[in-house]
Amino acid sequence: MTTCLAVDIGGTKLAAALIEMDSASQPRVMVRHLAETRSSGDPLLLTATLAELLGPLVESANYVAVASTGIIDHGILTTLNPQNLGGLDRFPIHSVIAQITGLPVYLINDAQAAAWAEYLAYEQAFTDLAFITVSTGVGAGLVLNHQLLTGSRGIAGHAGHMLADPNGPLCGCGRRGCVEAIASGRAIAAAGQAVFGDTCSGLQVYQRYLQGDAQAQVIIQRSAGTVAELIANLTITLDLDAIVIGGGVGLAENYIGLVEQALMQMPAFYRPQVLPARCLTDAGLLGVAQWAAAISKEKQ
Ligand code: BMX
Ligand code: ZN
Repeated sequence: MTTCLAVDIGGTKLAAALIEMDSASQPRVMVRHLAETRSSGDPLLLTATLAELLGPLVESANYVAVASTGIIDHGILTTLNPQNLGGLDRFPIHSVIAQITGLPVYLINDAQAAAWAEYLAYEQAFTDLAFITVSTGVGAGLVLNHQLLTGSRGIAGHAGHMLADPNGPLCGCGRRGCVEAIASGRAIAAAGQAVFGDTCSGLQVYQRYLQGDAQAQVIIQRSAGTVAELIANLTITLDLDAIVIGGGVGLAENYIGLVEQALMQMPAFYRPQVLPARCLTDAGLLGVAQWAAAISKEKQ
């Protein structure tokens, strides 16, 4: 039995958990702590928050596994969309966490980790699967031929930055019209603010949509329609068996239904099975813990 200290660094929330892994690398979440990622644009503040969060859990752990929003390139957290992390960029995450914990550290992108968790949670039933999280940003991870694809620079799977509309809003990554700039929680909030006023949040837009507000409906349907186009593009490129959808927006009431409605307008080749995430908010934590367990075994 080994114990993994798993960490999930998201655009809005930080989570840490102690996860016991049995000899078959089956995870059991023992303790879970949460903090806000707010103001993480300041690297010292993020370091201090991580130290506070991880400090009390370190003693019981054998290794640390970190799933983080952003591109994890050779131990450096590089943001593709710095707006999602309060402007933070090029954060030396590997060395910061190694210093805090004194333990071996394994790192991947959050959506890559969640893709692995969902692939395992669906009992490895799909040879080729994509996971899409519609949350602060739009993240994605690919499991192809039963292998998680991370890429030599950690970029693989960043499908939230594929083109959705050449005349769409400017994305925080610098490109115009990315899926993320139209479909994400931040994009929904921005579209909502233009209609309902400056203080409108993404959640409020969603609540208005559920209450039948016509303008909110346009915003949410545009988000879901854009995700459906992304699913179609990935499916026709990669011959996917299934797409798993997660994230705060992705799992909101009726969102997957809207995505499916938009997909039904397309020819059959573009439509994989669309499934809800099984691991819910623990996907990043579980996925990175299980991926790190497999990697560390390979190294032995
Ligand atoms: C962004 C990008 C991805 C991430 C995705 C979802 C940054 C900081 N993040 O596209 O790496 O996977 O958001 O992230 O550039 P979340 O924070 O919404 O879960
Ligand atoms: Zn982008």
